[in-house]
Amino acid sequence: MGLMLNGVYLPQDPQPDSREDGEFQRAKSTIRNWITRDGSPGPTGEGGFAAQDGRYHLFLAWNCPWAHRALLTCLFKKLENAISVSFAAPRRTDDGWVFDKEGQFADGVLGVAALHDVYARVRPAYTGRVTVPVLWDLERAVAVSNESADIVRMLDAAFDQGAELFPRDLEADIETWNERIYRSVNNGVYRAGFARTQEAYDRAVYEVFETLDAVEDQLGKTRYLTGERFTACDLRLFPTLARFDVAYHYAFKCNIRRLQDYPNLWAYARDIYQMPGVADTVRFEVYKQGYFSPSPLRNPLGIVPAGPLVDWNQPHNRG
Ligand SMILES: N[C@@H](CCC(=O)N[C@@H](CS)C(=O)NCC(=O)O)C(=O)O
Repeated sequence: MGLMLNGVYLPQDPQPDSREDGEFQRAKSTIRNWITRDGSPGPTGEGGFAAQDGRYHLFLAWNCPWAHRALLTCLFKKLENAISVSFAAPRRTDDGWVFDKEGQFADGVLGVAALHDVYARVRPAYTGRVTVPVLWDLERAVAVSNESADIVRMLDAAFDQGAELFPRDLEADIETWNERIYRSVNNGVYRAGFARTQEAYDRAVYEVFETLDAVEDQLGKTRYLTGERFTACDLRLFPTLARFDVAYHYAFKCNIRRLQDYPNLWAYARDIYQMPGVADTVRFEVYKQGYFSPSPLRNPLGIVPAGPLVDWNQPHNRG
């Protein structure tokens, strides 16, 4: 992974994201403004970003689970016509995320060649990671946010249409699941896959499966995590589940169990996958290309495995 240092993109990160004990540490997101109904400032950053159809754009990548959450939010909030999206090419390059000149991985908005050009437009002397998703304001030509958790929450609160992802009566329960799922599962698989020591890997991998076991238990009692309604914590969990057997199980050594070994969790994942529009947000082959792309530490030859064959369309028998 690369890093931008004073506005210059370096293909090799001089300060890899790991602590002295070998534990992977995700860098904090740095662009933290909020779209709000009337443009008043949100919990962080500055104001001036009012909710308006056609004003905002999302830079995404199919293989990124954090970007997937932003895309799913647009689907469940029925924002497909209000917020435009573009996808970086799934391959990792010395330039980080890049765009093609034309075709499905072109950036039709700014016409940039790489995502770091987008960051440089916001902050010419930017230092930090160059990550998707990025929420962009087409009117002011500035970035609103590069933190997916904020993006999910702000789109839910600022736009009226579509599902309510944080129903008020379930908010505390959603937060509890969100925190646990973020640490142990969404980021947990990365902590396992990017660990630099056996101990750091062990800590992460057992935590992944402890939480999946707890989720399995919960899903034996309720259709979704907080009851009978699909909410933000289900949306948070799904992108990791979609990548689990094709990528994390093997590429990140999260192989104590497969998703398919959990009867409730696997049926729940299919239940969500089979909701209208969700399958269109999923690209299993791209996940494999992304997670098995050449990496000196994890996959030096860049060979992409053929399997596993997983049938996401079999009946889920829930609900
Ligand atoms: N905190 C960010 C994390 C996003 C993130 O780490 N995205 C990854 C792709 S899955 C990325 O773009 N990484 C590029 C890099 O770190 O160089 C969020 O949740 O929005």
